[in-house]
Amino acid sequence: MKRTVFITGATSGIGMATAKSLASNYRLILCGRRQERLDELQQELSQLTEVKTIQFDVRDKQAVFNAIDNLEEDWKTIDILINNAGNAHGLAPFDVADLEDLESMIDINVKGLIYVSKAIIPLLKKSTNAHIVNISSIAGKEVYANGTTYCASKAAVESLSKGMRFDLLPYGIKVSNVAPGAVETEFSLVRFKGDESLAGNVYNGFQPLVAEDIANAIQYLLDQPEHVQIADVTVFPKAQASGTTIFRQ
Ligand code: NDP
Ligand code: 8X3
Repeated sequence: MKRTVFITGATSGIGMATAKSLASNYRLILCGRRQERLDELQQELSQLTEVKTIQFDVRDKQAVFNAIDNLEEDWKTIDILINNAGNAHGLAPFDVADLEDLESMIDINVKGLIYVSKAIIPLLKKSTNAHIVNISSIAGKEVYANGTTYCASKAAVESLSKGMRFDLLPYGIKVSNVAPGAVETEFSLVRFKGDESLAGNVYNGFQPLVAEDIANAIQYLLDQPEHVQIADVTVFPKAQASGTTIFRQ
């Protein structure tokens, strides 16, 4: 029987690419806020596997717990959780950054990940080969100017990955942390509130990663033998050497 993967943020970018890459070998529970995208993805991937979609905002604690609680019994056999939903909101010095943007990043990237994990871990404990993959960022390992709270939110993800690894040891649940560098997705469009020119500039003069590159890394983590736990993976484009060091031509 196929194992079941629960992916947050499956309506775009890394989450969507991961759903597509895992569809041949896993059953999928796909989450996001944009129902029409979930419907399209379900239609496409149902040709390959069983697909369940659930819509919730990860900031809404009650909605997260209700959605998972209300899954049919057959969908409560979850083996893998991919905590991917997240975004940056704004790029500005901390003192002038919009407070709502800063709150959003903590609410989505940190608290949302905690809510989903707390709701799913009781189900993972019933699996014989469970695995959590948290999508952090190079921003979780290095702070850069104007990205203070996004970096802080991703540093929290790094700590959550490390801490979950300790605490879930008795249950045999693996925890992997994935820290991508620059990946061209809707990430910059969201960060710059739909400004395509500002978003496009982020990827000028070098070849960024695409979402499928991170999906490949996730696939690699999941493909390991049962006794192997890859703790941490950082993935850069060839032109990137640190959070802010990108060689542009
Ligand atoms: P996208 O903007 O393309 O995708 C973000 C996904 O998160 C969407 O599916 C979106 O779905 C979901 N999401 C955002 N907010 C919420 C919310 N409040 N509730 C539920 N779902 C939400 O970006 P990426 O694919 O690039 O980002 C995926 C992850 O990768 C993020 O955690 C990001 O921080 C991380 N990352 C990205 C990098 C990059 O350069 N792109 C680099 C390093 C890390 P919907 O809007 O439908 O709710
Ligand atoms: C996304 C990558 O460098 O824009 O996490 O923060 S970065």
